[in-house]
Amino acid sequence: MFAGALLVVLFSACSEQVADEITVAAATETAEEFISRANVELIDLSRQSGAAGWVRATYITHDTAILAATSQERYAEWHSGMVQQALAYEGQDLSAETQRAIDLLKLGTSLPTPNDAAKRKELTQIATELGGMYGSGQYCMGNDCKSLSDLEEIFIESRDYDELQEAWEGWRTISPPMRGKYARYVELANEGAGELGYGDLGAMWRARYDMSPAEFQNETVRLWEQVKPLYEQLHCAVRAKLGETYGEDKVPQDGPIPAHLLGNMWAQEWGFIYDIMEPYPGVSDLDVDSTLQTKDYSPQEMVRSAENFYVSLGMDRLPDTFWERSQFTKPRDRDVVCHASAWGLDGGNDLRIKMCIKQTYDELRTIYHELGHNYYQSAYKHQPMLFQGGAHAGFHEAIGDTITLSMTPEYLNEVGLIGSAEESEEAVINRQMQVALDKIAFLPFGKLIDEWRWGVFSGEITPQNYNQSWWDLRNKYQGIAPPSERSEDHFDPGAKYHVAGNVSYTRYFLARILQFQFQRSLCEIAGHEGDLASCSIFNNTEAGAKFHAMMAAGQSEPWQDALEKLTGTREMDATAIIDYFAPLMGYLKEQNAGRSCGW
Ligand code: X8Z
Ligand code: ZN
Repeated sequence: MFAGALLVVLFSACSEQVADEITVAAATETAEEFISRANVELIDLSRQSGAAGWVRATYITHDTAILAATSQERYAEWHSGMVQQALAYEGQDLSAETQRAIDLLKLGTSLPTPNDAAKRKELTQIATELGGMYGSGQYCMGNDCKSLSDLEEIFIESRDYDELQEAWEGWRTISPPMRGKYARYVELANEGAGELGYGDLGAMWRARYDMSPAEFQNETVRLWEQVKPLYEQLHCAVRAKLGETYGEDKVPQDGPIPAHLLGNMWAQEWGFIYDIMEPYPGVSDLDVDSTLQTKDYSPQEMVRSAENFYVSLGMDRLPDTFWERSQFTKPRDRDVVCHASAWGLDGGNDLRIKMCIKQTYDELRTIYHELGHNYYQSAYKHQPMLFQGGAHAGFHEAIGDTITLSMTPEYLNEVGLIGSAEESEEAVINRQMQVALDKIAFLPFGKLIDEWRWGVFSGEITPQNYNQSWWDLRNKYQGIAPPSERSEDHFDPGAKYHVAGNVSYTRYFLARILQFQFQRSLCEIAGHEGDLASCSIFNNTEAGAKFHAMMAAGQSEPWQDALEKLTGTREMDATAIIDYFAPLMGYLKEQNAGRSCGW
């Protein structure tokens, strides 16, 4: 799956025999020899963990839980052993490349386990179970059981306050049973992180950004402050329209928005309420959904459309095995993890996506997003295993998203997905609203998920206030509130995939900002003139080559170097996203004049 999944895949399995051999060999090896052995051993380990991880995610049963947990356990043992051996090279004057490889080896797991066989087993089992509970979660009303996909459908279609509330509460019945397991996972993973020299698991996750964990935390605050004014304007306009739609008794105009009215199970992206928010109704044809349905696009055709975009940039077609081994649709006969992911198995030679594709524009964009991961994995497959990864996890998430910014009306029209590409000022605002409902609305959500987890891992948030602190953050950042009273009998964080699945989340927050920075530079290379929002790099091989060059470096160098090569700057910076939405910001301020914004 994506960068996160990629780590799970890359670094999730090994064999006990391998670990034994290693202990003997270490003392006689130079640091360079040690790293090249790690790179070689990782090839087999990742093949094995990839196979176990894939079969687990596409076939959730008691047996695949055993296979997946065992493979994770074996990898964890190998990893602990290697980190121990790497200590021998501390204080030596190593080349920058070897030092970087050692640092990355140390960080090479998102689930550090204690170096104690029983605890290691317990943690990998809990992690596997939590992922399975999420993947097979459903809400039953009598005999009528609804999967997450079914419930998400209600968020897309329904404008009935009570029906939405039931779907919202229904999905959250899957997570209270996770609570105790989650608390134990926190204890054990913290212990594992401590043994690797990190204060807690949150500090370890934050250590992956070529700066200190504290500096990184400050970076996220700085970036959030840059984009906050944009979010506040959007929130204000959305709350007003929802007040008109559902009544101001249901949506008070001076408080947070009820979390179930935003067209999405987690209120993370709001694109499905575009019908309510459309600034100039009827002015533009942005209805890709209806084309997909009228032309009855198959999942394969939707994936082909995304592949064609990358090919138009000069990248290769996907291998035959991609088409043979991917999961495009939800199997009818078994539980799978439907949450979309991209896999770079076998050192990037065996690319796959795993999705339960539906005929919507939202899903089409997710396909473009997932292929961004696959093309990244393919671009860096020539790197040694320890350098196979995104410059940082946010880069991995940003590649495909950058491509979605090129899905302009002009592009969509050219490939037959909309009937006309209207260019009036009003049409521009409509389109900006459509994009902002996803990309701007997401920002506070992208920030708060890990803020909650960092607090949990550091002990600031305890099991006694898991849910309260979650809703405090949802209120503080997003200005949303649960539709009904929540308590510590609930465990709402667990109803989000990445929390149950142990995937860090700040990557998505960073990606939402970085993708505009990438796009600004790519559009300059493409010689685009005019607003950034009207730029599509479709068919531009020069921009494609520059993008690909950055991707090919993988994580072999600090992300600041990768960013500088593409954009000329070493800092993540939100000015590109702010410039992009300047026209919408003007419109929103006009709409909000006289309203009292905030919550
Ligand atoms: O998890 C994803 C991707 C897979 S890497 C579908 N995303 C986040 C989410 O769904 O919560 C993409 C946007 C944010
Ligand atoms: Zn992703």
